[in-house]
Order: sequence, then structure tokens, then C-alpha cells
Amino acid sequence: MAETFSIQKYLRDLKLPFCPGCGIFTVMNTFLRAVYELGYEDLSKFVFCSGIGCSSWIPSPYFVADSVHTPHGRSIPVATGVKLLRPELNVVVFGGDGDIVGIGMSHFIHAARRNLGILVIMVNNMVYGMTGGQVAPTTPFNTKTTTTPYGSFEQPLDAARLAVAAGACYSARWTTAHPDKLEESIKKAIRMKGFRFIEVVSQCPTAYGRRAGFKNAKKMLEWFKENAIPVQQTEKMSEKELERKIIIGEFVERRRRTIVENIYAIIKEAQASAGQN
Ligand SMILES: Cc1ncc(C[n+]2csc(CCOP(=O)(O)OP(=O)(O)O)c2C)c(N)n1
Ligand code: SF4
Ligand SMILES: [Mg+2]
Repeated sequence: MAETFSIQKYLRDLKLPFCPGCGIFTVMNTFLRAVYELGYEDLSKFVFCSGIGCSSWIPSPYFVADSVHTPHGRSIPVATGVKLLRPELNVVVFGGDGDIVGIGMSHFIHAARRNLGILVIMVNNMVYGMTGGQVAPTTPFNTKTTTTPYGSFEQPLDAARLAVAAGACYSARWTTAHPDKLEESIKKAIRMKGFRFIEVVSQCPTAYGRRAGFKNAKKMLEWFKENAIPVQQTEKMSEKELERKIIIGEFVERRRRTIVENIYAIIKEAQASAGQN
């Protein structure tokens, strides 16, 4: 392993497209640091899939790696094909909240149900960032966005808990104000098998923060720190006390047979029985 972590060796020499203060920088840096600390000198054992949106620009074309940029919301179906054909590779999906649990919601649920052996890292900036800040399924209640100028009137989706209910082997939520926890979580998730999901609540000062009443990225990070509650502490809290809080931590960690294990076992059985006939 090289002496010290340098993000540059995992990145192509291209200018990143993110706004100053965007939380995506933290997610990108933390992921690559985790990869480095696990001893990967390069990304040759990884394939990345992403859809459309600011967060979907994390791997492609910036990582020195094989990556696929798919249509909006379709990164998980493409990742499914990659994992079935090349089960030995680490298949990682990056996407935004709109991409993964908006337009791509059904793929997310079915991949968790099938226990597809991929890691999905969802940057939850609580809005459709790249298209200018429209309300998303993850936008907190009563928040001003471009499409809800008087405040959003729907309750937000709890993606990390949805992953648990759908069958994920690992599900966790952190924020960009908790990079150390996030890094440990990414390291654990890369080592595990099965469907793994990490939600990162992240600041989008440009399309979300300004309208939602935050002066700048720093104010958003302060909000994350002040309102993040470890999941273990929430058991005795009422719904009212949990309003507008960000529940962080690990929601599940378990082992289930993966779809790849099941399919390859069936292929072996079918070949054996064909040989007998
Ligand atoms: C089929 C389709 N519908 C809509 C769009 C327009 N579109 C592009 S990105 C995006 C939302 C992105 O939001 P999110 O996934 O949360 O990513 P962010 O930019 O917030 O990181 C939308 C609606 C599209 N590209 N394709
Ligand atoms: S619009 Fe928001 S999410 Fe997109 S790069 Fe800018 S700050 Fe980041
Ligand atoms: Mg988003």
C-alpha cells in the first residue's frame, strides 16, 4: 500500500463539475479513502454504475475505472447484468435520491429483495439537484423548493429502512458531517456480500440550501450535526421528538444467500442432471 492516501491516483485528470461546498466532494473523497485503506492500489476490481444527476457524476468519467453511465434511474438494472456476468467484481452504484428512490425505486426494492450482491451509495441531498431543485421523495416536510414555494406537503421517504424491509444485508445512514463513520461503513460494506445500501445525507447549497433557508454549506453541515440522532437513541423517542431529525447509524447487518449464489447453484445442478440423462 502506498505511504499516504492520495485521491489523485484514483481520479482522471479532469475538472470536477460540482459546485463549491457541495457534499458530493466528501462522499467521493471518503469512498476513495475507504478503498485505499482496504488495500486497493487501483480500481481494477471494481465496476461502477450510475444514472443521471449531480451525484451520478461521482464515478463516471472521473474514476480511473470501468464505469457505466445509464439513463436516469436505471443504474441498478445495469449493475444487475454486470454482477451476474462477473460475480467476482465489486459492483458499486452511485446515485442521487431522485435517481435511486424516485424514478429508480422499483429497481432498488427488487435488487434488495433478490439480495443482489452490489453496494448502492445514495447521496441524499433531499432534492433534484441537477435540474434546479425540484421537490423529491426525500424532501423534508414543509420545505421550500422550486416546485413547492409554500413548503412541501408530503412526508419524506425513509430509504435506509425501506432497504431493510426489502431484504438488504446491510443498510446504514450517515451525513457528510460524519465522514469517519461513513468511511468505516463503506469499508464494512465493501467487504460484505449481498445487497448493501448506504444513504448519505448531503448538502446541496445551490439547489436546496438557499431556498430551504440555509445561508451556506457550513450552515447545512451544522444542521446535520445538531439534528443527527444515533438509531440506538431513538427507541424511546416519540414521533414528535423525531420530527425533522436525521436518524443515523446501521439499520441492519445480516447474511442471506445472494441471487448470484442461487443462480450458479441451479446452473451446476442443471448441468449435473443433464450429464446424467
Ligand atoms: C427519464 C428522465 N426523466 C427526467 C430526467 C431529468 N432529470 C435529470 S437529473 C434529474 C434528477 C436528479 O436528482 P437526483 O437523482 O436526486 O440527483 P442530484 O442531482 O440531486 O444529485 C432529473 C429529474 C432525465 N434525465 N431522464
Ligand atoms: S447543484 Fe447541488 S448537488 Fe449539484 S453540484 Fe451543485 S451543490 Fe452539488
Ligand atoms: Mg438529489
